[in-house]
Amino acid sequence: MKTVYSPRHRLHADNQELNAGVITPAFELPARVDFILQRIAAVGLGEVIEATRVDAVAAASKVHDAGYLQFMADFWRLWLAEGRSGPTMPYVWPARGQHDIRPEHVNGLMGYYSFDGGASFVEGTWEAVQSAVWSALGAAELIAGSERGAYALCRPPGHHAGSSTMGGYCFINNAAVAAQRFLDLGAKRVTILDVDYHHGNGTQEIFYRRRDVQMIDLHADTTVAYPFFSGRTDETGKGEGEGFTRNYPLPFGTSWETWGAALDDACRAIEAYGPDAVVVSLGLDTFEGDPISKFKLKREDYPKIGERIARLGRRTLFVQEGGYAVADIGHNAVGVLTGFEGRS
Ligand code: OKP
Ligand code: ZN
Repeated sequence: MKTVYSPRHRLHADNQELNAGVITPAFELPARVDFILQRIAAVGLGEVIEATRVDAVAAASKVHDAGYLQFMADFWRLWLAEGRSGPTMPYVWPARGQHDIRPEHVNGLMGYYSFDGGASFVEGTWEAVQSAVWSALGAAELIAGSERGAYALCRPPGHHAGSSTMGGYCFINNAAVAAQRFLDLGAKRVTILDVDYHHGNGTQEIFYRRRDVQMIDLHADTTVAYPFFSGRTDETGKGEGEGFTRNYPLPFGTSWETWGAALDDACRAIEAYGPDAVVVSLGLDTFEGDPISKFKLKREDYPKIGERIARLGRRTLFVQEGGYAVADIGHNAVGVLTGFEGRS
């Protein structure tokens, strides 16, 4: 399987996140990509292609709000104009009882366009964010050609990014952009299967009222886990999209027996939908060694994920999302991909 990635992901580094009363260095690190690339080389997964620069904003504007994209493009200039240059963090959000009004000041804009303190900028963030879109589109193009599967090694990740909100390390929803690209190239139906530990709230929101994209998500039960405000079983889509969103909240401590059964059920729903392409939001933070998560999948479980997805018999784009056990992420990510190829 071919991998598409951009070394420009590195421009997004040394940023911070806000968690339960403390601001810490972000867990989402450039080294994640290095470990994955190392493992790709070690097993000879296939060619690694550098993503070509394309118009990321044009592609992203099909699934994101124009004002939101403009905000991210302008952000660093606005921040510098405030006399700031260090790390960024929103600190006020429009919650219930307030109004959906777009402020002018950068401090207000940050809150307006985010849902948490988990997507902070450094100078190179916007360039890195765009480069992740180049990777997603480049890998989608391989699938639109003759490849059965391809891997977009995106960083930063995307599945928490909604139509006008960043959060959870995510700015542009790479998987959503790729799914939309498949539709624009002639696919009638696309499934996004999100196997990251965390609910893909952004992806769900983007496609909630649509039936041309089926969104299926296995994740930690959000009554007790981040991102808390979505991911329940009664979220099934709205209007024309009713029935095309499906959530599998799973308890802390979930291991392969339960997780694999949920994946199997999810795959039956995909078979019933009959998509022309599947986009897998590939998070590896279900791993037992993950520092921020509470599932118990083991290294030997990851090839089984790939094998089950392969049995769908659909063109499949894997888009990198989370996974923070940095030294293990290569084995686990590439395990899924070699499992998909039936060679592990
Ligand atoms: C991004 B992706 C948990 C705090 C959660 C943000 C997690 C973002 C995960 N103690 N902080 O879905 O892997
Ligand atoms: Zn995650």
